Amino acid sequence: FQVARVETTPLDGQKPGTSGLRKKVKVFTQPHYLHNFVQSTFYALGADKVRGATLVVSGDGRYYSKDAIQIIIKMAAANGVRRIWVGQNGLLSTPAVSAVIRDRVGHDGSKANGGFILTASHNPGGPHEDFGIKYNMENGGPAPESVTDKIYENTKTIKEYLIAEGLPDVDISTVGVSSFTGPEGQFDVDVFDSTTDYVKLMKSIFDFESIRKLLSSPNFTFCYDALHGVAGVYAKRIFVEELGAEESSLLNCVPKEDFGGGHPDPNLTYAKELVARMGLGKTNNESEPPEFGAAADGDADRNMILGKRFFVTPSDSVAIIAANAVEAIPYFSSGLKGVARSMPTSAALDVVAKHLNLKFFEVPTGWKFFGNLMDAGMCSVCGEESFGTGSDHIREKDGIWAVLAWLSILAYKNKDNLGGGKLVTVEDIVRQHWSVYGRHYYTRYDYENVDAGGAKDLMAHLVKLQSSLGEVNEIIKGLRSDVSNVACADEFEYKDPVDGSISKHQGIRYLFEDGSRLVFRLSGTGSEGATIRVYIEQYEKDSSKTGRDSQEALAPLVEVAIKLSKMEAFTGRSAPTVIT
Ligand code: VG1
Ligand code: CO
Repeated sequence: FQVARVETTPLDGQKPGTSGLRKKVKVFTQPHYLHNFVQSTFYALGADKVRGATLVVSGDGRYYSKDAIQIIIKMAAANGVRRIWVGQNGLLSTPAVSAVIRDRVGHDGSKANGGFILTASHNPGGPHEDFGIKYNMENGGPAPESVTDKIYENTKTIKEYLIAEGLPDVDISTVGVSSFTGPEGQFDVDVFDSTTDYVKLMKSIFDFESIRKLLSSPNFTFCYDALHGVAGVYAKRIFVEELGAEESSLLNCVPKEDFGGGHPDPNLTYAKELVARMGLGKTNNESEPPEFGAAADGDADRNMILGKRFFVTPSDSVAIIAANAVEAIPYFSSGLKGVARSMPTSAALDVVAKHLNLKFFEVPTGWKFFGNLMDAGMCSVCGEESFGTGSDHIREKDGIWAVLAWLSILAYKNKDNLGGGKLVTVEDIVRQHWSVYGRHYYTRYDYENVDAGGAKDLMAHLVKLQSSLGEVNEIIKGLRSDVSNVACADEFEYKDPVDGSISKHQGIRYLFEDGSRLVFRLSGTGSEGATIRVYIEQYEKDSSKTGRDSQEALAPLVEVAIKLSKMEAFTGRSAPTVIT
């Protein structure tokens, strides 16, 4: 093939958000749009890093992925990349990309230097929905802000991009290596099985035999919903083929370009089928729900954990995994190096860290902030309230890992009663946890796709209020006598303890005297308008009061949050789009 230099001009709006660049497909398919972003990434990495590199390119299989993969292959070849690794059919979950970058060894002994992940995660897919792309570094983690900032700067000045001419489209449906010759020599495209490396990693972390015993026990029932995302590929291989779950326990496990028209976001609103099967919500389902249920998002880095008629909040989930990891998961048997959560995530993990005397970190929203801590050996388990949980086995959150972690805990707690005795259930484990550590009542209200100007004004209003806490407490007193005073309020700022970098404006916090918190943020993953997230949390230490209904327990704080922020006045919304 030859290298063509194609003239281009900067295109607006290519600033990567919380997790890469996410836009409507019709934006991505504009002439030069994807090309500009990919070339800007190569420029940000630097020619010396790109030349001779081995890069992974794959994703959750959403609409436009196959075309994008062919474009990136041709641009990589023209920029002097030596090898491109593609999961079969272009499918690799986000955690699998991370694992492949870190662990896979190519047929010629090569190792990857980074990769492009093609996904818009939990956003819907299809010709009228979202596409996305992000770059992950050599450690398998998302590019840090220093790199994404450079990419964005490059998108504003780009004049040309390089693309291979005369390089045919590569068949990505068949495993095998195709070699081509360009001006600088050999260029390989290596198509490999999407699950092998990931499964090997999972087997090195968990005791598959004990999970298999649990899954095959007559008194344990299981259900997994991939919402037609890429998790289905891994679920079949791991839960059914390796661990012996029934094929019928898998819901929506065939990946689809449009996720079957659904919203591949594993929460109580969007994972409807699973929620009904688990006996939650309004359902006339007569049959007995399974003991355990879980769901993933489009790219399989998120997880929702459910017990029979029982929802586990993600904030509790990471705390419970941390509290049980050493006993239940072989990978952690020699102890945890530390734990971390994102700022809006509840403080349930903090309490565990304190009890177990573990290093603890609070980072801004987005997985990229955990990576530095893990690379420095300071953190083993981390999580976000947004259904993201993971560990230092890779540098992304990991939906299947979280399910295996929960199954490991269940297997451990039930090791003596799998013969037919009464099981320790998901609900038992959570209630037991609350009785030891107290409970963090928690909810998040999302106002999706509101007017961007109104959202900005609301945030500015909340920042301004922070300078007069006296006034804030007057307002609260006028609203509810059962809500305590605000003790302090600020905008969260993070100084990375490893590299000293500072991230500002990471969310507006109101911290109450009784430990309750209200947090307000604008989403950085949407593709239209603005999404306001309100995070509401209240701690209850008294074990006789940890069993209340969460929405009921939080109602006073919710009212304060909505009125204090003047939500309806700024957005015209009287109710949130999604409550998790
Ligand atoms: C959201 C979540 C955040 C998560 C991010 C990426 O970001 O709140 O916790 O890390 O999505 O997850 P935001 O900026 O919209 O609040 V994923 O599964 O979309 O890569
Ligand atoms: Co995701």
